[in-house]
Amino acid sequence: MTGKIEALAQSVKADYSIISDPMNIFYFTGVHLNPHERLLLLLVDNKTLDTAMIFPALDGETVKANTELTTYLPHDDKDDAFQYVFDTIAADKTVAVEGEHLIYSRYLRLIEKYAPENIETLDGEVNYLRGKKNEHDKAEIKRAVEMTEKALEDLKTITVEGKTEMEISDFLVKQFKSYGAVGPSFGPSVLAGKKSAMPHGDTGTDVIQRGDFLLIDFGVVSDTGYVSDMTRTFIVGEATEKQEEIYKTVLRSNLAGIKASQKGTVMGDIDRASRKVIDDAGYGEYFMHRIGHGLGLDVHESPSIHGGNTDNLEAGHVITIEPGIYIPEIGGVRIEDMLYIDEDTTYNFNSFPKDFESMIIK
Ligand SMILES: [Mn+2]
Repeated sequence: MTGKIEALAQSVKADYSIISDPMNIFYFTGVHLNPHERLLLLLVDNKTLDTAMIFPALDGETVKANTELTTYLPHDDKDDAFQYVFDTIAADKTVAVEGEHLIYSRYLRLIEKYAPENIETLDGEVNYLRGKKNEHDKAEIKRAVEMTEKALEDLKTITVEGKTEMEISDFLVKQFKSYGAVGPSFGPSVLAGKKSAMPHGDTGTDVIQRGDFLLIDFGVVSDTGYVSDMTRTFIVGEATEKQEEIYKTVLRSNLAGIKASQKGTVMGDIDRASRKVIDDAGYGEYFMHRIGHGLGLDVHESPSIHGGNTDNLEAGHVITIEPGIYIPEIGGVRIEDMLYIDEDTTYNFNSFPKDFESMIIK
């Protein structure tokens, strides 16, 4: 924990950091709370590294069991918990907050005491730190991916034709929980037939039929709080030539994106490398999202791999590569893998088959 707090204190210029996003508080302290509407704040004195947490008293045991802080500031429902901020931070100090998370009513409380010009944001600094994973993070993410892939392997032992999307979703959740996951990181998104052409379609009661694309995008939250996110697209029974062509185009795009994902590469170039394959095959208009995103504790976190990103990929980044082609009259294909960018190599967490022949299922 200390290393992370030190890194934060070094990168933020303001006197104090005020962290409000529960996932960021988990990242910096190891304490994972859902405060609902109650006040949860981590205050860091960036000069002395003193830490104080303002938290609901009912979570006191969880807080004390999981972290070492300089000061514990529990509050119950009748307290004005914000007074703790005023007691901790003098009026003439500069503070940095999460502009993308701190709610407006709490900002109004802050400016009761601190000058608006003394309040800045630290989203960029925090996102950068969270984007860079270490060996421990890598090992934990690998575990999360393994639980995910084992569940998808199990799908091959059942017949999907005739089942609903929701039944497949429930099956996958049951399986990955049996392998140690605590729940889904989102979805699962199970989309059959033409619905697979909706990148964010809802898993429903549609019955899976022979000849359908079956797009499955899902992930887990592991017992240690790390997430996975992967997509495979199957074809039920038998594929048409058109389906095969679309599938193989997306696969080549996926492989091109992975090949381009090396330390030092401009992130926008990764998107362009993948997109070029789909453009050249004449399907460019049917690929309408970015090529990938970072993930680790949240299923979407820094960095964002899109054409406009001029930053370089760095060692420690964990990203997805997930090209797709979505044609409303036919259906959609997406193939998504998770990568760890290392100093001199790139590691693909996913080993689940993705060659065309392996995607035909019953
Ligand atoms: Mn994804």
